[in-house]
Amino acid sequence: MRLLVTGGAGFIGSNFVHLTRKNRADTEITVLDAFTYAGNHASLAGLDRVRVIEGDIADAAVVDPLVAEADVVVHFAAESHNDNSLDDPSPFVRTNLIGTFTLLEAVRRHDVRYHHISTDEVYGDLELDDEQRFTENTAYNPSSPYSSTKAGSDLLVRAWVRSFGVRATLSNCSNNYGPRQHVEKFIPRQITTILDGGRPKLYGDGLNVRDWIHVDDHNEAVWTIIDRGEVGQTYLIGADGERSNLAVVRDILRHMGRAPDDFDHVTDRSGHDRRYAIDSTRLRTELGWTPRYPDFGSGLAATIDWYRANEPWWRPQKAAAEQRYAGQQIIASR
Ligand code: NAD
Ligand code: TDX
Repeated sequence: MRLLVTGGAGFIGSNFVHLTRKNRADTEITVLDAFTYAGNHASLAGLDRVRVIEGDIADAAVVDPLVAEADVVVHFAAESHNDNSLDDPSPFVRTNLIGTFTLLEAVRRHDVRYHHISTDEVYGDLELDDEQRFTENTAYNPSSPYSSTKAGSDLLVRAWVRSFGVRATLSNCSNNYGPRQHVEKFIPRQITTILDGGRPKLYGDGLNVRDWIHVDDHNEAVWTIIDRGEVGQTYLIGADGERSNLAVVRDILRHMGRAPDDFDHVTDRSGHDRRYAIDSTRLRTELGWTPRYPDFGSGLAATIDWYRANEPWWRPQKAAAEQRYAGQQIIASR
């Protein structure tokens, strides 16, 4: 199988490439990545037989020939950080909407199987005491420039399936954690701040809930959908990992030998979604997927160990990420 992986130098995409190289020796892998601030050559280091192309998914001249020679396109590339989208939405519109449109036109032209990676954030948020979790039938209700452009990209895919018969599947996953996640994101930011002797930064009251899943469980689910998913169908991916941000910060502090209250409350994110929670029944019952890393505590400990052992990977990004936060005035004290 010849695979084209967009965004394969980012967090989830690079883990997908590592997993695929390990488990599927017969795949030919091409990564297409623009190497924005979030793309990292070091995330693909040590891998055999991976062709890496530096290019923009919104550039049809780059995309078209690469799609033409692929059997399957797995589309991870995106602007992915909510806080950045509040600061400047424009790259989110270009990459998430125009980039997805450009890929869809190419897979339509060449009749190539396409899998679209999306997020639970397209559904908006839940109250802390809502009994229902998100399902494939939940109405779209995105909150931020990031989640609205992801929602728009999902709707493009659905329309290209129905209007043009494009052979696409979609997945909407909850918050991922694991190795090679950019230090701007919640868990790596806190781990690396503590390694630098600082204090974690918790937005608002810290009671917002995220539904954590190990990145390898997400990527195994993506393979399950590529192998056995029904064209035109959406699958929600989640591992029953709901936890408040406050609880996660305390877990990190405990694993790293620090006192439970050794963190700062900082100004809340504008429009901050309260809670995400995924019901992944369809994926489990129809396609037989189950998570292999359901224990968040041990997954988090392994992730902390990874950041301890891989400072050369994250160090070059750390100061710039914190400078972006300072510019966005997110780290001001309440
Ligand atoms: P990331 O920011 O770590 O990686 C994104 C990658 O896309 C980077 O390598 C970047 O260089 C590349 N990229 C950005 N713009 C590009 C462009 N115009 N052309 C080509 N490449 C470009 O993101 P991530 O956390 O790995 O997320 C990957 C996908 O998974 C995204 O579609 C995101 O919406 C989705 N997702 C993420 C999570 C999560 O918890 N991180 C959860 C659910 C879904
Ligand atoms: O320093 C911080 N302090 C803090 O309290 C940061 C960076 C975040 N937070 C909070 C905000 C969120 O409630 O932690 C939670 C997680 O924040 P992020 O890591 O920014 O993730 P989130 O906004 O939930 O979105 C993530 O999951 C869904 C990914 O970044 C998206 O790409 C994905 O679609």
